[in-house]
Amino acid sequence: MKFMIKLVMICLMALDWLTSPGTGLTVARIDPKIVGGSLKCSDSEFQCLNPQHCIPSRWKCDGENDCLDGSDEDPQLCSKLKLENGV
Ligand SMILES: [Ca+2]
Repeated sequence: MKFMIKLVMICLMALDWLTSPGTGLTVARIDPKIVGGSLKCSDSEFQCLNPQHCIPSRWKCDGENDCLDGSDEDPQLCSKLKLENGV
């Protein structure tokens, strides 16, 4: 089930990336989460770096790439998180 949810999320992220300015296919769209040019994720979300996108925090460092750039599985980020959680 989680895989299906992730698949849908990744498709949406890919679509978002394809239609974002600077990638060739420019489509005018306004993301309500983008305030002042920067993405604001909620406290329960993790922000992917490139493209900027919010994913649930529990997907961070779970061993699967959920950000298109894999920034949720960044070794530096995850080792820091493990230290904080005492794992
Ligand atoms: Ca992940």
